[in-house]
Amino acid sequence: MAHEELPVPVFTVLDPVYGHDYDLEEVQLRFQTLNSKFIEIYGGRPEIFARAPGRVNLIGEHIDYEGYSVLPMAIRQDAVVAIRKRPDAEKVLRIANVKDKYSMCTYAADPCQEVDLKNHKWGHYFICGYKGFYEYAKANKISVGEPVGLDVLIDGTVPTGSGLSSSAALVCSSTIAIMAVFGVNEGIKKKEIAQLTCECERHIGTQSGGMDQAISIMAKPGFAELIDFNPIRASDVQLPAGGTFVIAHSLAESQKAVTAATNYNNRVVECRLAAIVLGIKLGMKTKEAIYKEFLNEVPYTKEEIERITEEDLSTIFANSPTSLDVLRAAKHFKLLQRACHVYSEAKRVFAFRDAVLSDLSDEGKLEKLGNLMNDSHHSCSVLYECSCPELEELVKTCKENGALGARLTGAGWGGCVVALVRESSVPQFILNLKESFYQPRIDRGIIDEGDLGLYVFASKPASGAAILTI
Ligand code: NG1
Repeated sequence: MAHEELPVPVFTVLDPVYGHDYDLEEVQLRFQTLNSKFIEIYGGRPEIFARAPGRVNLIGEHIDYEGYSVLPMAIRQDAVVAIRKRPDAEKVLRIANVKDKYSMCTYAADPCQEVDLKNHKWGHYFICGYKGFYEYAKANKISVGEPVGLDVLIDGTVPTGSGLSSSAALVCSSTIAIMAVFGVNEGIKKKEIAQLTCECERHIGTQSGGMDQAISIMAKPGFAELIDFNPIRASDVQLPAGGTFVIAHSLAESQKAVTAATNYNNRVVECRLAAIVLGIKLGMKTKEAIYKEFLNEVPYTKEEIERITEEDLSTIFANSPTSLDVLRAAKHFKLLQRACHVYSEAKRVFAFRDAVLSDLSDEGKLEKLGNLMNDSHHSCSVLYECSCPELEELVKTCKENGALGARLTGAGWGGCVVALVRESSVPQFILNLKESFYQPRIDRGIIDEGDLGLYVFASKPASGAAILTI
């Protein structure tokens, strides 16, 4: 049966999830600590654990929300949720975190509550999963009874604001934890959960595409995945031998939910507008490459677009409050530049997959992949304008130190770079990055030297989401 048709696996031991490239003792200790902390806070054991990984996107940036395929892989860093139904009748959701900097968030056990977007809290991501679960249950006539109180403790190791999708790891692990604690997980296919968790995350106010949730739910150890949308599907991509992906943090935090109106959602709206304008000019005929003829290089004003659409933009986006926020915040719209990025990036994803499948030597494949990653970064930086000075400096440093290719990964505007490096030179490469990029920042007190391993590390394709009854 195709992978995406199966339910999220349930394991009674940690090995199938963490058996690859992990220090199992360390992982066991992590779960023991989570368990004892849970007992300390709530006075009883969790019923279930659920985990979902972060991801690094190898290629295909800012095109998932346009429905184009992307090519990410899961990373070992993840979010683990420990959960139980409250033993008393109190209808409250208590969401605690093992890290002291995240104080406990408390919500009513009300699936219809609105997420308070003006007052951003880390616990909102759990509520995204909670709301989404009830919406799904209602739409699919799954009986889950009256809402009950839940005790929850979370441990996340995906660095936040890093472009490695800590948010999707949290939303996905929360959603499957809720499914499992209500005993309905066995009947739901991974592809449905991937779709549902993508919709869940939109409750946080970003018009999220679906890549992060899809890979977090459907990843397999040892493979990157080509993710297609409409319908969601994952095809294994075996990366060529001899190359390793190194992830390095630019140390600029990208606060996607907070800056949505000017950054992430702005680009979503610009892409929609480019598609609308092209649709009108082409009489709805979709012929690629013609976009250069029909879109202007000079940024459009709202009025210019409205002359083409013969409709107010606020009417077009009337059903999307977060898009209306974008319209209020935007000075102009760069439709040609955004469209050029999207179409060229969509092609690069397939060129990447084709290079992997080609009969080139491994060395030849790695070179080709590296070049595609460099082109992708250039397009993100120049056409899509989602880079920042720290990312530019880090990409340049990676290339100067022998990376075959390097690019920003994830939404950008901060966060991480992914670099393709020859396996044999990884330790030296990391050392060189430390000297040229991180040491000056350690000297300035931006990070502690002892934490360097959290900010720059090599990554192999890790496993996808799982439920654990240990
Ligand atoms: P990150 O980097 O995790 O914030 C975001 C979106 C993706 C995708 C990328 C850009 C969410 C949860 N994730 O990822 O869907 O659009 O940006 O390619 O919004």
